[in-house]
Amino acid sequence: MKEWYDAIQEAQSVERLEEIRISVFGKKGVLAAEFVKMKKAPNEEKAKIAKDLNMHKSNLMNEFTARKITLQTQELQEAMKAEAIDVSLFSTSSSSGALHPVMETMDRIVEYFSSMNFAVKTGQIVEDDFNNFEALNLPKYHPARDMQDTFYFKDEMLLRTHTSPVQIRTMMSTKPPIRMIAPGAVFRRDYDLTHTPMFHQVEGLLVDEEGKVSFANLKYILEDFLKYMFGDVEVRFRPSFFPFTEPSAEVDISCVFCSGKGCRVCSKTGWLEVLGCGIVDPNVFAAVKYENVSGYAFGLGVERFAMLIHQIGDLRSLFEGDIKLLEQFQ
Ligand code: 2NM
Repeated sequence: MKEWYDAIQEAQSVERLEEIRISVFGKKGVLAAEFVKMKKAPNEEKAKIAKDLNMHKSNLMNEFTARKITLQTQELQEAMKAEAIDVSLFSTSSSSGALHPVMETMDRIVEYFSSMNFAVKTGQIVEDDFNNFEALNLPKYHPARDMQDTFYFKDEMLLRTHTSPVQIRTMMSTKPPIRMIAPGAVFRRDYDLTHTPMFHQVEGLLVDEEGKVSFANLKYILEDFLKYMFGDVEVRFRPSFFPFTEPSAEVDISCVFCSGKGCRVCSKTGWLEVLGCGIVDPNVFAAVKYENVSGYAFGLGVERFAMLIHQIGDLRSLFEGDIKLLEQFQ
């Protein structure tokens, strides 16, 4: 019998244990065979043999049950270990999203002006005639107010055509000095190679006491900003006109594609227009009831910056959501 006790102890699987159970307790098993043999033993020995056999049967059954529980527990734990998923492990392949090139560019612009202590204000997209036009010295007959260019709602409400209403609202609600930028989406009825009905601007405004703000201040910060954005480029200011600034200028950088030699992108001029700016017109200050102040302002299109930085040819491709294009800007 000892060998069967050993066999139970040595069994390494529930499957093996089952084989042993059949060999020991089965109809044709060792115990059954021993009971058959017992019948041939002399009568006076039968009781002792039967008692012995029953003791072994009971002990073997206890051993068997204990071993079965041990093996089942072990097997369950091994199975759980094998099937467990370690959620802390890195995946073999992973792809993650990224900022849209326009937003990445806007963040960089905001980063520069934040570092120069300009507050960041966002305002509202649905605006009224006063904040979008009237206060900015845009008279009623000005072409920029034409139905062609502006998305109108009823009651003189509209989608802002620039972020300047943010500056107007800030001046209406805050005393000077002001040092702010307004980044955000703007809307115009326009759609071709270089225009989309929605695009992004960053405009800036600085206001301080009369005589404290000069065109030289404006030139300095914009030159520094453009070198931060485009690296080692030439910067030039050309006289221009905006209703809200006087004097006004447009700002060019030397072409980032041909280094100023002249190419298709810069129409052989060697220069790329990137900004508008000027000294805030007194009519604007009058509209917001500011007195004895001076200030400068500027504005730029973020998509144009993104296109020049990433060498994108068609503005519309920025808004098509084509994953093949966007994947290039991870
Ligand atoms: C530009 C160019 C020049 C501008 C002016 C103002 C305000 F509100 F202060 F009058 N905000 N932005 C401005 C000036 C914007 O964009 C090409």
